[in-house]
Amino acid sequence: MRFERRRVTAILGAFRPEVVGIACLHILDVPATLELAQQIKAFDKAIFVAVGGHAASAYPTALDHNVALDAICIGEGENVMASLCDAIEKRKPLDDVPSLLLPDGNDGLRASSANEWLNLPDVKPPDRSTVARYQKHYCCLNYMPVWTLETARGCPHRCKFCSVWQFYRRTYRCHAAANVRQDFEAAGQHVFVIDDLFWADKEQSRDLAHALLASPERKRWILVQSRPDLVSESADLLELWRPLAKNFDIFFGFESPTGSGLNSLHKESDISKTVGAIKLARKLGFGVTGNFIIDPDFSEDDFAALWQFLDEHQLYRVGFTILTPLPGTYYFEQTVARLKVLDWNQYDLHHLLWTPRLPVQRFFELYSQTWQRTVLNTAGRKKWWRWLKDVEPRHLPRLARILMRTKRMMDPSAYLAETRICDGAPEPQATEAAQPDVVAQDRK
Ligand code: B12
Ligand code: SF4
Repeated sequence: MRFERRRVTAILGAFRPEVVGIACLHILDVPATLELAQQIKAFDKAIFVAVGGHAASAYPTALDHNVALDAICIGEGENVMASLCDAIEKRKPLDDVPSLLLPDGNDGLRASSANEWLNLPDVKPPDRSTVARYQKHYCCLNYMPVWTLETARGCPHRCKFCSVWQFYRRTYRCHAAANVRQDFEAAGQHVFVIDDLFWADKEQSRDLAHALLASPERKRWILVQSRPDLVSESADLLELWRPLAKNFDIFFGFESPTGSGLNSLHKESDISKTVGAIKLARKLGFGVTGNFIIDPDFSEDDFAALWQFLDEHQLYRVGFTILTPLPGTYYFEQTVARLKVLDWNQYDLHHLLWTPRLPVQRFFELYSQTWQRTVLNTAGRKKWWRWLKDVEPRHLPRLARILMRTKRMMDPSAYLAETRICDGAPEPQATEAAQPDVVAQDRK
């Protein structure tokens, strides 16, 4: 629906579905999800509306009590959606469909039977033809269009701000190499591998690289996401994977330029690993990109330390997100009393949800100046005319539009205009309860 020009009612009228599934990936998507569900019910209340996806699963509370929803699906959807359609078609009880939250008739929800983790090697590659008509809209700055591809699911770490490990309960599973190869060949020239922790299973990653190298398919650009400590210890895998694309970028979860910053985010790594990973990746011909987290508790000195680190390691293709307790995480539960904003539109990691240590205006001045140090500043590090040679002439208008939009990230007044916290209001104390030790139970 992000790219569809037709209204949802036109699609429903043409297709006449009995069931509609909505993917609610980000908590940001909640308002649009609910609006869409209501439009579907208004069109025909007999249509069964099911919502699933990462955010819906992590925090179903954001969706419950909504009469337009017939079911919320928790976790992986491949088997759930199939069983749900089957049950609806055969008029079977929905309580036998795994992993659903169903209205209990008393304004609450009841859970259906439990779901097992999927055996990923049994999961077939996605049918890309169903979304091919929207493909041209997907892009990642100068790479357009972009195809997403999955080789593994989950992460065994437990960074404080992240909802991935909680969703997958710290499991890590890989797809069958033959299936990934088939999907890799079906994807286009620019591939964003959406795995959260690439190269985590050394043996399976080696097998997969060999399977892909045996294919004649090579890409113009591949982007993978990983942790600095893992990359710093995976030189052999990096070398093996490098020939698969002309340009190969690694998106690192850098998070902080200091050891104390990494500790406060429960990153369980150290700065020497970050520096080692940057050096290794560059030595082996990978592009280095990634993200740092800006804590609302940052002082002027914290911003200065970050800028120094960026300059020292020439990190200009990076992003900066404001520390955000994502609903469904332990961190959210620990900080909810302190949160001054529960409007999900503000949970895009670019808004303040509680009063920062610095005055709000100063915080956003420094945050904007941090963004100005990146290649997105067409008046700074990478002049606009240097961007031109990165895209085909037919894509120039689109790139210009994207770069224009990023200007807002470098303008303090754009942030201030959207800030909902009120400076000076009494600050409820956060209850920094310990993160439960879920190691033993979640590894099961
Ligand atoms: C790809 C991705 C993106 C892409 C999205 C492209 C797209 N629209 O397809 C891009 C790069 C644009 C993106 C942007 C952002 N992202 Co993002 N993204 C991801 C990532 C890495 C993978 C998602 C994915 O495709 N997974 C693979 C599919 C197969 O899994 P899935 O989506 O979970 O779907 C399965 C089930 O959930 C279920 N299911 C899904 N839908 C439905 C529907 C029904 C009916 C049923 C039955 C089942 C079902 O079945 C599927 C198969 O098992 C996730 C991390 C993650 N592991 O989820 C982060 C993640 C979702 N993103 C996150 C964030 C924070 C963001 C940004 C805010 C970051 C930022 N500041 O820029 C932006 C927000 C963008 C926006 N404005 O909407 C957070 C979300 C946290 C939250 N709870 O809100 C995540 C979890 C990362 C993290 N480390 O915490 N993201
Ligand atoms: S390593 Fe990455 S995916 Fe894993 S918990 Fe940390 S931020 Fe999330």
